[in-house]
Amino acid sequence: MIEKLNILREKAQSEINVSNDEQSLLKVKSTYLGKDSEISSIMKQLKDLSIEEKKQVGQLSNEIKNEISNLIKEKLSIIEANSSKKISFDHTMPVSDDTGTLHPITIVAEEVVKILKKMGFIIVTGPEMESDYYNFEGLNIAENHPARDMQDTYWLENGKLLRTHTSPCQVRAMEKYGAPLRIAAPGRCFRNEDLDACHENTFFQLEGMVIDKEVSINNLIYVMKNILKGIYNKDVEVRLRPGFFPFVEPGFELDIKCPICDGKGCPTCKNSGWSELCPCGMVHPKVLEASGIDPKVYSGFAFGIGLTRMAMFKYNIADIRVLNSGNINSLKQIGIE
Ligand code: FA5
Repeated sequence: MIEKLNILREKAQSEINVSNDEQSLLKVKSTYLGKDSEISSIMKQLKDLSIEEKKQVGQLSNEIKNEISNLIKEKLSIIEANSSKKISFDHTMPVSDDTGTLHPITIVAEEVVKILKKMGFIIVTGPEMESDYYNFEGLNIAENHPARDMQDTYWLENGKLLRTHTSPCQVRAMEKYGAPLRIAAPGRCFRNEDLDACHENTFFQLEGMVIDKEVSINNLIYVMKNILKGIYNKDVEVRLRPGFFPFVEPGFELDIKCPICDGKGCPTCKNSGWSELCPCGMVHPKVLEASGIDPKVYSGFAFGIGLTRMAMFKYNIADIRVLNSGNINSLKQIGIE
C-alpha cells in the first residue's frame, strides 16, 4: 500500500505540473482526492490492517492528500494572477505619443475650485436638463418676467429646458443643506445666442453662494479678489457696476479690464475696453424664503463666473469659438501641453 501511495503521489505531482487551466486542475483534484479516488479506497481498507500498518498507511495517506491539495491551490492562484494581468493589458489599444492635455476651461475650473475649497466651499453639481422651477421660478423669475428674455432658452419636448445658467444649483443646495451654506457649482450652460467672439450657445459658468449670519458685500468682494488673484497671478483691474438679476438685491456686474486688448477696445470686449466676467450680488430675501431659509436670520451673496471667458482671458484667446472647436492644434497654440 505504501508503494502504491508513493506512485499515486508522483502521478498527481506530474499531472498538476502540466495542468495549465482551472478545469484540468479540478479534474486532477477529483481523480486523487475525490470519494472514488484510489487514496480513498486505501483509507477504507485501513480497518483490515494491523495497528502498526494502520498508523503508517494512515499517516502517509493524509500527508499525500494535504500535499496534493496544497499544490492544486498554489497552481490555481498562479493561473488566476496571470489571467487578471492579461485583462489589464490590452495590446490592441492604439498607442500615441501625443497624449493631449486638459482643456483650458477644465484647467481654469479646477483652479477656481481649488481656491474656493481653501475658503471652505463645498463643490456641488446640478442637472443640465432642468425644470422651469429651478432655472427661473425658484430664483424669483416668474413666468412672463422680462428677465427671462436675457436668457433665451432651449425648451425640450418633455417640458424641461437646458439650463441657461448654473444658478439653479443655488436653489437645489439651499433646499438640500439649508443655512449656513458655502457652495461652488461649476457646469455647462446653454443659451440660444447669436454667436460672436465672446458668445457661444454652450459655455461654462461657476456658481458661488455663501449664506450665513451677517454676511456683507465686503465678504463678496474679498472672495472675488482672491479668485482673480489666484487665476491671473497678477493684479487685474476690475470695476463693479450696478447689474439687475431678480435673485439678488443689490446686484452688480464685475468687469475686468479686457486682457486681450489691454483696455484699448477689440471685438472680444465689443470695443468697450471692459469685459463682463462675473455678475454677483446679495441674495434676494424672496429667494432665501422660497428655499426655506429665514431672511431675518440669514443673509448671503452669490456670483456666477463665466468660466469660458475666464479661460479666454487667461490664455489670450481672442475668439470664444476656438474653445468648443475640439481642435487639438488650437490647444497646442494656446501653449498648454
Ligand atoms: C447669469 O447667468 C447669472 N446667473 C449670474 C449670477 C449668479 C448673478 C449669481 C447674480 C448672482 P449672466 O447672464 O450675465 O448672469 O452670465 C454670467 C456670465 O456667464 C457672464 O458674465 C459671462 O461671462 C458668461 N456668459 C453668459 N452668456 C454667455 C455666452 N453666451 N457665452 C459665453 N459666456 C457667457
